[in-house]
Amino acid sequence: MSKPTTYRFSFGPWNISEGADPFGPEVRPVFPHEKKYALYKPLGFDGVQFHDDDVVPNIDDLTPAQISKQCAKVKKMLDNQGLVPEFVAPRLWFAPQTVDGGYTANSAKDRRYALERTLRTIDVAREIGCGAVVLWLAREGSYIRESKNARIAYQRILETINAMLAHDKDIEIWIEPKPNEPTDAAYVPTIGHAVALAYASSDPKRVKGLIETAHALLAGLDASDEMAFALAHDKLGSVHLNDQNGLKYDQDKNFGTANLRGAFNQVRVLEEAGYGSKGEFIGLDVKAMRTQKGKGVTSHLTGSKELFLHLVNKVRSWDRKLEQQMIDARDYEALELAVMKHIMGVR
Ligand code: XLS
Ligand code: MG
Repeated sequence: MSKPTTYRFSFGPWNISEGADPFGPEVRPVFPHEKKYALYKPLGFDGVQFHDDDVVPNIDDLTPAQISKQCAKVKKMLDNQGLVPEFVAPRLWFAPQTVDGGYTANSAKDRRYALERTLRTIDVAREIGCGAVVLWLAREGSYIRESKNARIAYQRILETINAMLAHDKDIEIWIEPKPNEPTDAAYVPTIGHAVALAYASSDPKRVKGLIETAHALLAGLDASDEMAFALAHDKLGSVHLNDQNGLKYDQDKNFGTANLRGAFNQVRVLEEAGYGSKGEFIGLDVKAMRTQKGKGVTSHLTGSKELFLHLVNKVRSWDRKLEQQMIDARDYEALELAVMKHIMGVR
């Protein structure tokens, strides 16, 4: 057995929020964006996930020189804090130009905006010492399917990926699949779609996936199976561990809190594939409950990290010999009971 992996964890500053939701305003005092980075190491996190405008606020209004100056400031902060930038994602869902999508917008002008902003995100990633860009294709979808030609939309997404690969010879692209929300139906809903795009791209080895637990569950799929598929193709750039309680809006619940057995199997598939041994992060994408009081609340992050580590111990202490005996006997009823009792901590 190779040396057990020591996991490194990451989250994005958007995970520390004031609790606003589509039905109500902020409920907690604002915690200044630039102060969030000092929380990472004390909380046990080494990696920072960024949007382009987390690195460079109001990025659309700045000149290239102003953008580079801000990138240098952020890189210095990261170096001083001993933090690693895990990825930078173009936040293509706030701007008026992306109201009907970016790469798949029907307007050529809006598609140009989305591509230019995405290529600039690659430059920002490079300038802060980051080798990966995440594409969460938030508005690459439709509110009614007749509004876009899906075949052309998929071709446009692939053209964008190829333009990114040509823009920078080393950057990796991690596609974060999600089946819906904010659009009624999204393009690239699962890791299968993402891996297909990777193989169709001009440099398949640099196109991977980032799998979020909740997104897989919203697609009606098993998150550990989605991770297994990506791992089988060596295409798991990162994960967003969280949870989801049924098919509804994306809840970004704390990891393991709605589907504990599913969380056990996610940890198992990562552990058995040696995920993390090449520096990959255990990324979280979790939201504090609106009822949580305080300023800059973080217990959803530390709680998810703690549950992950408890499950690592559960995976490492699971009796594989007993499991193999039950598999050989094809006694899956006994196997299921043994797994459940192990997870529940009962003899
Ligand atoms: C959605 C995405 C989003 C980040 C980009 O789940 O993860 O939260 O903006 O990764
Ligand atoms: Mg996510």
